[in-house]
Amino acid sequence: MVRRNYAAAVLGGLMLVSSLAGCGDSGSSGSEGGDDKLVLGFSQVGAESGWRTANTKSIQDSAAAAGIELKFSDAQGKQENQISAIRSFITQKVDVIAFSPVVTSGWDAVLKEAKDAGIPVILTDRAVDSQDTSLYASFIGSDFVEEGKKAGEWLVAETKGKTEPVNIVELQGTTGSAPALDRQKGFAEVIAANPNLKIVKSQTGDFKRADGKTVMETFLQSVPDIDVLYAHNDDMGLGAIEAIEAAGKKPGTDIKIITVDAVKDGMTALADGKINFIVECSPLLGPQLMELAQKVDKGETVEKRVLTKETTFTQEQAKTELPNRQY
Ligand code: GYE
Repeated sequence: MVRRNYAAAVLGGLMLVSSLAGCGDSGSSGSEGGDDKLVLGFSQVGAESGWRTANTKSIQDSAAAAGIELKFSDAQGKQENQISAIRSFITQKVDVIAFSPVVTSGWDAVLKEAKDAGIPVILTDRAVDSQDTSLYASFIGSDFVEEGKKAGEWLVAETKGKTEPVNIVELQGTTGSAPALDRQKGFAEVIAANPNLKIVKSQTGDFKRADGKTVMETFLQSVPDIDVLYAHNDDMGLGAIEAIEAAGKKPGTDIKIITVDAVKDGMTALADGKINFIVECSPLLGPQLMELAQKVDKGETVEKRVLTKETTFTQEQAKTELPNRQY
């Protein structure tokens, strides 16, 4: 509710300025451009994966299509860069701030600064662990625990009836990030009922292809009989495939591979039989984010949590879907 008041205050200021200044005059709600375009400050995590590249494009394209002035800032994977970007958006008096928090914790102070400045904040794709949910207007993105569960359910079905040990290695996403924490949790919860399914190694590959490869190399050296790889995103899985092939093993056959995202490169490897199952996570959040930004700017009520719809893909389904894949 508090945030609606803030949004209303921003709107009040906007209406007052525009009625005094008239259309096309400068000074409206801090916009540098001088017109009454909504100004959205967006702090992106970085460019760590195919998912992230598609997400950035979706946000840039849909801002342009919605006539929103986008101030885009790339944090290069560092929380301190995101905090500075948010502070700079506050100083510039943007109308709405959105960001994809690299990690879950440590946001309260800067979110409070935005709140005190009367600027509504929308979280996109990743959650924060702030107890005070009035610090942000809405959170749009996937249910990562659910994604982890879907990955686990596939493996449980795949190994049904087997009692011999199944050695699983896990490539985690960025340490402390919502998708890494939740994808790990959902997967572990589902496989827990089957004591023969064991995670024997679990390490971060930072959602990057190169790190997926190097960490998989060390897994292959220390565990001679890996049955399954669960990678928290396609890119790490694709890096791991290179390591598996270099070790003379067949990805998808000798080692079963489950990943998350379903970007084109991942789907291609799935259709080629090198990955066995992909849980989709859509990066195309731009259109909904722009809609939300326009609504909070006008002081309209918005859903506190906007969930992204997504599916899963088997190898056969990937072959059918691949030609239509947008990212
Ligand atoms: O799965 C991964 C990216 O936060 C959902 O971040 C996103 C994740 C995505 O780097 O590829």
